[in-house]
Amino acid sequence: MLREPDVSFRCITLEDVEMNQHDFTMTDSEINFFKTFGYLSFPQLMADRITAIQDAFEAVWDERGGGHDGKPHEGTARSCIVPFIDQSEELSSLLDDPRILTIAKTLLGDDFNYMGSDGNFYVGDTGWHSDGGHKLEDPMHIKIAFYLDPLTRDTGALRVIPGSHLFGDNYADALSQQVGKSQELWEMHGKDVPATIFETTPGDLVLFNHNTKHAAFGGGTHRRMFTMNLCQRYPDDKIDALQAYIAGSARFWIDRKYGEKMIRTATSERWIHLEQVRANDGHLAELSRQARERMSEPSRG
Ligand SMILES: O=C(O)CCC(=O)C(=O)O
Repeated sequence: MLREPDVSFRCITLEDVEMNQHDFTMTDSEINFFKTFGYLSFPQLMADRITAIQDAFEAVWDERGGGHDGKPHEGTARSCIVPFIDQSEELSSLLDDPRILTIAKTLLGDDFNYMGSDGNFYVGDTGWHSDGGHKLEDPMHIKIAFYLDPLTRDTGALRVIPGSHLFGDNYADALSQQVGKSQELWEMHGKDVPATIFETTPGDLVLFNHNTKHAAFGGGTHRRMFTMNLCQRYPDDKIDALQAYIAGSARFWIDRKYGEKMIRTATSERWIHLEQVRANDGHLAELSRQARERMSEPSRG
């Protein structure tokens, strides 16, 4: 029997890559979708960089002992490095990538802030949660996630609950209170809660509002993923809130919000996205010193 030719497959040329990098724009429909549902995905948007990204990811872990807190990754609990992309010039340069800049500037404004990054080996399930509880009038925070292995709904693919980012709305507020008790309230395992599931291939880019409820189920012991966190620039009358947010990073035992490579290789364009946080993280070193006294290891997330 004759098979139809696979018209969806063709070689990616240098021209495609350059088109992809420099002519990428977000449509009004994508922006509206993001506002309404709180997430977006861009399959294969970063395909041309994915091998270099995977190599850089592995190199950072190798330099840092392979797992959490300088020790090997045992596969029994999540290993986490914060800040992550800052540990590598290649990964730091994601902050200069025209596609990341287009997404960030479109959703957060030309003067958006880079808010740090985590690199992870996830182990098992991640239950439903939000990364923040920001009100509509607060600066918006988003997370861009890179998953470095193919993932399906049963092997740890990220899932999100559409519309759950709209804190203050009855539906979103009720979800916040209930989603952690799905078994008790709905006789339902977390994996069966209605959600959008991103069955990702490396090179895909997934992003969501920090408020958006997200989870992952069925992952193995070594699920590779890193994030970039970004937010709108804080107005002058909300600098206290920015400093309080930065204080939260003390649990990772870091003295400054950004790593040395991120700062050393910063272009003037990148500096626009570093400057506000850099000017407001002076309290972090003392808070981290206190955290080291009361914690047995830096936080795993
Ligand atoms: O992939 C996962 O397990 C969840 C990721 C997550 O919760 C996060 O990055 O905030």
